[in-house]
Amino acid sequence: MSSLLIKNGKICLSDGMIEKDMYIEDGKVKKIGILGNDADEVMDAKGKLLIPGVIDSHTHMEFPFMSEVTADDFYHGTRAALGGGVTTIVDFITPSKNENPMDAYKRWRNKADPKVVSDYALHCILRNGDRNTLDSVKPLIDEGVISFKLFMAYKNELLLDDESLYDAIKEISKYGGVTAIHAENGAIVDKKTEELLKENKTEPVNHYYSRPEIVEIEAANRIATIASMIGKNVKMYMVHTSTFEAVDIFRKYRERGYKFFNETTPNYLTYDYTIFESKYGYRYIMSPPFRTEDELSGLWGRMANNELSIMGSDHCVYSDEQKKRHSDKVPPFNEVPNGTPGTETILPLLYTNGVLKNKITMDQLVTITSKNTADMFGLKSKGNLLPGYDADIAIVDPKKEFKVSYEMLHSNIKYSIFDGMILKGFPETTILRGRKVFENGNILSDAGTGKYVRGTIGY
Ligand code: DUC
Ligand code: ZN
Ligand code: ZN
Repeated sequence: MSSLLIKNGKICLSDGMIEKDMYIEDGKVKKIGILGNDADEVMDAKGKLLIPGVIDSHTHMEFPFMSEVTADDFYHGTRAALGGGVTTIVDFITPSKNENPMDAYKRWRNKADPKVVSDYALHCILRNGDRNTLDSVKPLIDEGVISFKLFMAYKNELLLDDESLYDAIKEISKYGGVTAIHAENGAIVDKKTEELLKENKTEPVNHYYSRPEIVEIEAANRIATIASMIGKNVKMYMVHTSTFEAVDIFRKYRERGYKFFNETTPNYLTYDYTIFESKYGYRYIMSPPFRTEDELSGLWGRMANNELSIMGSDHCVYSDEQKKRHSDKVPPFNEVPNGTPGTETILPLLYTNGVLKNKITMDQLVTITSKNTADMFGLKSKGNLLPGYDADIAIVDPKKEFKVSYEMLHSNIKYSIFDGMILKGFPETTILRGRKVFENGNILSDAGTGKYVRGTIGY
């Protein structure tokens, strides 16, 4: 039995902040109150925030995509997570073409288990709507994989047609699973890309012009229509929502009793599309792309109204060499691997640009970075700092400023898309199941000490 007592911290719950001591035993929060000094280790957290460890709902570690494998494997990627106060990630199992999803699950566990330093749960991408693929849904749910991502973009790779989307959603819903949807009209993206390339428009900003807002809005409308035809038992979760119109579409369905929810990324709340015109514009290419200033403030507004439920980073890291396809020149926009880093900066971006600028409250930050995520994916021991829950904590000195550089971050790349930004809200200490795993810039835990967390069918 090991115990830790954290004295005098401001414990951030989803419905308020309390200044009390926290006693942790065997990895769990045991007591909150005015407590003595009786523990194996006593820490003073006067003036510090105790934030529930962030659950990053959306990461791609060791992800084979666009002929590259992402630079963050499960070791580097989960180190980055801990450095940002993220104690659990939810990664996407990505079966290769024709691979059975159950085999891919085993492969993902074999890759992740020996390397992870944070805890992790899994979603699974379904590349097909055929019987063979759909028969894996139930066995995966039995293994704790309760959410399945379907794509409406990336033709010949991941895109499912409307009939396959219908069949897959129906099967997932039969067992109470969550359908995660990448909502972009892939066929029109391909048409637009062709036209732009014909006109010799190859610079990174054309990534945005090839995937305008309407491409996402149409897909959000279409998937909501398809899902509503299946029934109100469908749990639809739109990942990386980049337009406020898509949030509004889902809200309208929610008002009619549908369980439709939106995730967004802090990156969409930080940059608009003009960043693609900057010197390193290619590094920012991700899909959906960054949007207009109007969209960006619309997303903040929806968060303030509790209409955006979950924050995931879509952490999908490529080195500069990979982004440039191992050449000296920046390739045409459609050849740059899609993805940006994000897990380590969820908390500081939301704290600095959201809470400190009064766009969202601390309660809302806590709700969308941990509580809602744990509820959505049935991670029962996570997402709260009340007695009985895992003691997963980001301890933040709210006054401390950091100048972001890739050197202070933990991803396996030599740049940061937030270089030079001054942010508050990085953790001083990260605690995972009662153990200090990150302190003052140093990761303290070894590969393989993170645990697989099973999702359970909930709400
Ligand atoms: N978008 C990205 O930017 N990267 C990975 C896959 C995706 O949908
Ligand atoms: Zn996606
Ligand atoms: Zn993604």
